[in-house]
Amino acid sequence: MDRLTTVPLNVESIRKDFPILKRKINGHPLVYLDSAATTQKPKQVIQALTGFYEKHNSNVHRGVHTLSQEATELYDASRQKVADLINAKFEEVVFVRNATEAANIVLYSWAMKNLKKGDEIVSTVMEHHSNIVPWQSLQKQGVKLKFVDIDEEGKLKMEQFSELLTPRTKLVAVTQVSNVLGTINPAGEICKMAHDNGSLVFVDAAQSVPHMPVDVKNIDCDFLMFSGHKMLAPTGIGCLYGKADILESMEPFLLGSDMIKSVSLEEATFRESPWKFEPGTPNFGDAVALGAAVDYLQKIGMNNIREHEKGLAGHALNAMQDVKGIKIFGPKDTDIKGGVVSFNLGDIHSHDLATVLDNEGIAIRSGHHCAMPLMDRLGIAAASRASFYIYNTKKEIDMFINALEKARRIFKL
Ligand code: 7TS
Repeated sequence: MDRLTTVPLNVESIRKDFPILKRKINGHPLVYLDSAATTQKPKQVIQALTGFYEKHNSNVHRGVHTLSQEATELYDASRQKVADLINAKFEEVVFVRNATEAANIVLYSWAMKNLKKGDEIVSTVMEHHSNIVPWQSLQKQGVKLKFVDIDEEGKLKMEQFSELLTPRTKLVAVTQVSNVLGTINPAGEICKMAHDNGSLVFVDAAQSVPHMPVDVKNIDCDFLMFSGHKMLAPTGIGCLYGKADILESMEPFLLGSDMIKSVSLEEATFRESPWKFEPGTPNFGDAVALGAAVDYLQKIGMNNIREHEKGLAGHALNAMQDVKGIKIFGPKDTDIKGGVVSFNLGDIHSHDLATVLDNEGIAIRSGHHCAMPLMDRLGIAAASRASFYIYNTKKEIDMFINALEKARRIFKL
């Protein structure tokens, strides 16, 4: 299919796949607007998980018996599905627990070895803590961190980015989509500028891979991370992508068990990527379920998912602008915004607002969203956030807007 041709999602049919959406919360139907924190799971994924344990469970990469071979085949097949989703090679996809663990592998196995006193990392003020805190730890070995600011609209100041790149910049660590502002950053352009400068790029794709087509070869990033639980899969499984030659050049960070090639009492040699980064018995059950999640998303089509969320974000932004006293953070242009709208309503604390909405059955996120530096930059302590996914409807957004109006009345705004 032409990449630009999209078809609308059959949301009614999709919703039937998600058992939790039948739940009532405080006497109301659940309106789940917190998918940026974690998504709900369709029965296809739940069944893949239980089906694995009912029919195929056995440890991978170590047995010759039938079950072990089946488990290994399913585990490998899931890795290939993830690789196909992001246009990577099999050996470039390392299974980890979550995005945060992926960043830490790059920290311990690449950055700590390759960065020296005086080297620099360029990141941005809109990063999730998982893409700041690991790099901060390099400061004790003399590495300097620099941050690209945002403009009034919540977009990265690209001119400033260009100015911050110096011959000392060894790494650029940037999110593809902000979990607070929803800003879609020009990841490809950032990689091009960084590479022209001789710097590697680490892309945080926790909020992009679940929501839009992501092609690592096209972006040309060196590393990329994301979490399965934000894309219909269970918790405890995520991915680190790394370019094959870079992963091959890296020493493993955790040692022991399945990642070795041979061991004597004196020394060990390690297997190649991805296995050398997956020590011990891996989380193959959840990886198999992640494969089912990828199948589910691919069947709908990542372009179609992006268009659906764009429509929801546009609908929400239009309606929210009419709510008196609201302040919306991030771009209003849906071409550069994912399905995330953060805001504050008058001086109502986001936790209070989230509680009022919860009474109506509506789940939104409140707090600092693990982006405290961004909160500081915006001059706020916290924000509310509605985030959308394949199972959300414009009707649900209207219910959310009505609940905001109710909150205004309760708090006498
Ligand atoms: N990067 C981004 C952009 C994120 O949004 C998150 C999680 C992470 C990294 C970390 O992912 P984890 O799976 O390792 O925890 N973001 C959120 C959020 O916005 N609300 O709850 C978790």
